[in-house]
Amino acid sequence: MRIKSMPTQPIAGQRPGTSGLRAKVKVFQQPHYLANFVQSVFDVIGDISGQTLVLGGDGRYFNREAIQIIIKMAAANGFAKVLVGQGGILSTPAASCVIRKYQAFGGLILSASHNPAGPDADFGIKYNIGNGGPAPEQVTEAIFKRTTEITAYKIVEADDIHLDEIGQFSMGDMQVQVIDAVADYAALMQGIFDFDAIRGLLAQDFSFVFDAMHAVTGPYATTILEDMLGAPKGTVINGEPKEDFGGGHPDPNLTYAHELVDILYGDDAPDFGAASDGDGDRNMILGNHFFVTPSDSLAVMAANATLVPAYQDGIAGVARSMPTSGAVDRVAEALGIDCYETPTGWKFFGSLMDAGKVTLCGEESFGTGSDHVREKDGLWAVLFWLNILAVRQESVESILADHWVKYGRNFYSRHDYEAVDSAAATQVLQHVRDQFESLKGQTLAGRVVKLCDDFAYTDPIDGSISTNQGVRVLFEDGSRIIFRLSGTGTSGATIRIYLESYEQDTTKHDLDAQVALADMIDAAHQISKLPEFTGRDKPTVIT
Ligand code: G16
Repeated sequence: MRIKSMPTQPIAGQRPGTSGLRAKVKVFQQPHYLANFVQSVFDVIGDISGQTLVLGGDGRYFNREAIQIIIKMAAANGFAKVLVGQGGILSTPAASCVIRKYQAFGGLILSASHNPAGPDADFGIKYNIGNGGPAPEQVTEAIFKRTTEITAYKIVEADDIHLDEIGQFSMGDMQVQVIDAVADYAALMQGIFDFDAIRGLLAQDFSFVFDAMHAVTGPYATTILEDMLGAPKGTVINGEPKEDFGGGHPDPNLTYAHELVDILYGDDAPDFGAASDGDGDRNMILGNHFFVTPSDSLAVMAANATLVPAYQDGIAGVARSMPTSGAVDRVAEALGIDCYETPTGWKFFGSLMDAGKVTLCGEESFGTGSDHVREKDGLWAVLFWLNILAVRQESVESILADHWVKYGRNFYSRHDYEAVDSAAATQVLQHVRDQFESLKGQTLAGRVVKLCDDFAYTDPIDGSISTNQGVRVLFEDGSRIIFRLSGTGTSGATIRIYLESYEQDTTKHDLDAQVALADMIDAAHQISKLPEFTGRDKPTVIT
């Protein structure tokens, strides 16, 4: 089989963001764009000869073409084997599971997560290392550096692999094994949760809807929830994955998962509702007329972890990203375990989990996970909740009310301003930065400012340092306003404002978060001058 060395030249803008390289499909379709990035990965990750690569994606438009290109490049670069999901599909947590189970060298996951899909929408690619988790910053920076120097890439001349057929194929000296995309992941879930208890719950007078949003989780949810756990057919809605996600925006939040939200807030609402995103790593949890913030969800999971067989002996520690609310910190304190605060990005949890410091972790951006894989995991979170509900036999709302009585409530909200002019977005953050000294000691929203800074993190395991991870305004009573630019968008800039205030008084726990945080929201606008710099008077998305 002939290996071709294709001359190329660096293409600007291939620095991975919060979670890999994301760009418009049209950008990825440019000659050499994908190949340059993949060759740069293969060039910097070490000796790959004789190794196994895991490959799969969320099935979005351009997934199949990209898979074929990558298989041919893997063969040309000396991999011994590629494990690829049937149809080119692997959810992000399933890819992490497969990398770990088969001790692969690493994996390439094709996804732009919750970003819309289709010829005019987004595509993405990221490299995960042998622990199953996203490559740490040193690796992503090395990949980026390589993209700026690349002069050629290697690819074999070969026919495409039949991705829809499970089985083993050869491409020169390399084996390509097309695997069942769901089986390994489903077996892992079965080993973690009390499937009998969940089966019992689903057989009772308990109603449940799972929205797969026409994205990758459809087949996983149908197999696990309906076929294995006996949920009635039709429990999984929008379960057929589509290349354009049905024209939707598979981001499981109150804005984009509106079909599910309408059901859970409608007449005769079910007891429980959940959704996952494009690549299956995010989750949203709803009760009957009730929304569980991702920060609270993590805290409830930590507090109830021993109800789940895999965590029945307790959890080693917890971690959350800096903008995530401190609700889980209070649970950790009560349990006498450590709580780590990391920058935004799942890649920061991996070293803590590998070192056995952390069992559960989560982010405000609808991500929760544990050390069963090294990615956040949407369906795992849904099964975790089902397991809790099966044991406690209470409603979602009553579990949260009970939690707040015990730990107090961290009122929390994130306001996103999407597709803002990049220069204006930079000005907003800089304007707050310019007041770091003068804000200290001032009273804003009835609270005294204690400290303002740019969040920086030193990984306690490998000592690596990450700076500029969000502008923080911290108050003496523990309230916080945080400004950060998204690292996952593909159009202009997205400003995120994270707002948090702690309330111990149980008579105030029923307040709507937007009402409870109203003065903080005003203060955020006042100190950032966001409306003046961006011309926006309200957020695009509130979660
Ligand atoms: C990714 C990362 C998450 C991060 C989220 C939002 O999620 O894996 O760790 O919290 O993006 O990042 P940003 O605020 O920079 O947009 P996903 O689901 O998009 O892969």
